[in-house]
Amino acid sequence: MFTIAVSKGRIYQEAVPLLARAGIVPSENHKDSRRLILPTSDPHVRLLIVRAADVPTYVEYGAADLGIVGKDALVEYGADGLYELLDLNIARCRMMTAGVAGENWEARRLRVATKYVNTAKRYFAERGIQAEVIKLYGSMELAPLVGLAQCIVDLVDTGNTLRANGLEPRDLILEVSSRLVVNKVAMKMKHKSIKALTAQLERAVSEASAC
Ligand code: PRT
Ligand code: MG
Repeated sequence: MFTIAVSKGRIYQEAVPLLARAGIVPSENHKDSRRLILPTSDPHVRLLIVRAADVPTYVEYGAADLGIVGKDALVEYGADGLYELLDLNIARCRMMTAGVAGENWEARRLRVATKYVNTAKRYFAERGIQAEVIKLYGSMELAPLVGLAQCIVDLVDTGNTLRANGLEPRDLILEVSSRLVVNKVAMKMKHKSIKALTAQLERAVSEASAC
């Protein structure tokens, strides 16, 4: 029996076609149901529908054998307790700094708003920039507009959200895509079947990128 914790939202949507190519089809669409545990067409596989930032926790503690999660959430969590098996090449975006368009915020003491507190602290510390990092849970774009912070660290895809709020992206922190991760004990105990599933997903990823 395999339990796979899948990040809900856009990662789930993009993971479903990949899982289908590996023969794993959820018994119902989680958008139409409130179920958090979904059986699949494979009697040995079930999915847990989990908040993005919670996937590493479920996998590290062995509540799920495998996880599908953004590199952003992995880096922020500090994924020492699990192995990264595969880049699934879905839900791609970039983690970037951003600030008010045209405004110079090269201050020596910087205030930064983000939900990626650990990643942001590490990023600025590595560059010798003193930054006070403020944790927010959403709508980061608001912070520089009302003087809560000079800059934000957030995910950027098209850049439309930043533009719509008069902000501009500055520096790239991390290229983000979703990864297949595994619990360290499960990797030992279920080595053969995890290898087989990883190989199937790897094939699905290269088929998907070919079309
Ligand atoms: O509740 P929570 O926000 O944690 O999760 P959710 O259920 O809302 O999930 P969702 O759909 O937001 O997915 C989160 C995961 O998707 C992240 O961990 C990333 O790995 C991945 N991902 C890929 C993204 C984006 N692209 C993305 N563009 N997550 C969020 N965004 C947001 C970004 O935060 C910003 O608000 O989209 C906006 C920017 O998009 P553009 O196109 O306007 O630049
Ligand atoms: Mg979201």
